[in-house]
Amino acid sequence: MRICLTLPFACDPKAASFALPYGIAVIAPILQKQHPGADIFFSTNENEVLSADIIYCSGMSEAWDIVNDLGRKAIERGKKFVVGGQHVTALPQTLRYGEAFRGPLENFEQPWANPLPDWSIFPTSLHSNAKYIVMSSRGCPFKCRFCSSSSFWSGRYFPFPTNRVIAEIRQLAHMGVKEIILFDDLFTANASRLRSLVERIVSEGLNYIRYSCLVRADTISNEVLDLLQAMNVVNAAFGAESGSDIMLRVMNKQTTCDKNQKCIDLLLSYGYSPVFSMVIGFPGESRSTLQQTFDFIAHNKGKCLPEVYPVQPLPGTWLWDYFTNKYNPDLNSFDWSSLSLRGNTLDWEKYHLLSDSCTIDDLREFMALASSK
Ligand code: B12
Ligand code: SF4
Repeated sequence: MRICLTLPFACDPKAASFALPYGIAVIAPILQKQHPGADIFFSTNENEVLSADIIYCSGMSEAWDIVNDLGRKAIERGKKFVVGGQHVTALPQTLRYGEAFRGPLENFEQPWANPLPDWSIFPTSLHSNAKYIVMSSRGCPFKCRFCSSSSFWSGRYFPFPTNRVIAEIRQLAHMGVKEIILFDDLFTANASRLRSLVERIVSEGLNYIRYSCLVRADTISNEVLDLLQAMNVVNAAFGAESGSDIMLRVMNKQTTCDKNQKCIDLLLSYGYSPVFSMVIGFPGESRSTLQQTFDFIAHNKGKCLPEVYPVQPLPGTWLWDYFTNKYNPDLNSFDWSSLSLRGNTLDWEKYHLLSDSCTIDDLREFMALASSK
């Protein structure tokens, strides 16, 4: 039996930030256990995908029309088509063909108790320029209103045992990998857990690897930064989200602009050039809150790497419910590409304005100004 794992869209090795799809590497050995003896392969080439007996597809919201199109072709050819991921977990009714798999594939109580990722699922050509991801936990204890993490993991946070994390890092070290992205929703959630992990990374000599990670402003302290430096974290990114405390409250971010600025200053004092992301267009956004966000970016100009995204209501979030109440969209004819998160190439004609206090032109103008900064 031939089983294909696929992820529309894109696996573009030419992209600067190209990271091999970690989720596929995690899913592959779990499926191998469920289908002993099957030939399991990864492909994004449609003909190759459709040549398999079973197609396991991971689908993002903005690629949902592509997922449904692939599903139609698979079913027409008599193939089994199964789709998983955050979109179908939140909105299984939007899958037109095949079967929806909802939630994590691992045991929900012990998401770390599955085999190590299978990186050999990817052809050699994809490895040459790739970055590699490790996750040392799943879920997040916070509930930001634009994020689906808490609904996907039922509001729970699962730190993985140190042994498991070290095994994943060691696996990549044996492959000669020298750069790892720790893509936990919140890598620095717990300082004592971080300390045990860092102690092991250092004692096992795995701190020659360059790490990048995501943090939250209120989890950054001298103690945490000393640990990040000891393990050789060279890049740290966090969601500052807005330069307006009012907007941060509406987003339920549970942090403040002052804390965000302190986090940036502390990261700078340790020699980092922090990446911070901002979302604009949340309900309640106005020209005045946009100006505050602009000022925040301008204040940190040259020292940091700000990224700005027009907010999108992703399924499984508070914002999705807000959006559906506001616009009552017909999900049977919904254009899913309208949920694109690519700020610079966004099709504004399709954009769903969520704030009554600003216009799409205000947001466009902001994006143009921010990208010229
Ligand atoms: C790392 C990451 C990235 C990285 C790397 C992606 C990569 N190549 O691996 C980068 C930065 C490149 C990226 C890009 C994008 N990402 Co991203 N990313 C993530 C992140 C943080 C982790 C994904 C991951 O590896 N998780 C670990 C794996 C093991 O878990 P998983 O993917 O959820 O899969 C589990 C289950 O869902 C299930 N499952 C998943 N698929 C399938 C399929 C089948 C058949 C079955 C049975 C089960 C199953 O089993 C898995 C194990 O339990 C998630 C947020 C998160 N914490 O999950 C966002 C997330 C997946 N990304 C998201 C988005 C939107 C994007 C972009 C579209 C953004 C953009 N426009 O640039 C692109 C698309 C990239 C692409 N071509 O696929 C959204 C998707 C939301 C949605 N509703 O679709 C998420 C959920 C973040 C968010 N809440 O906004 N991303
Ligand atoms: S945005 Fe970050 S801090 Fe907020 S709920 Fe999502 S993962 Fe957690």
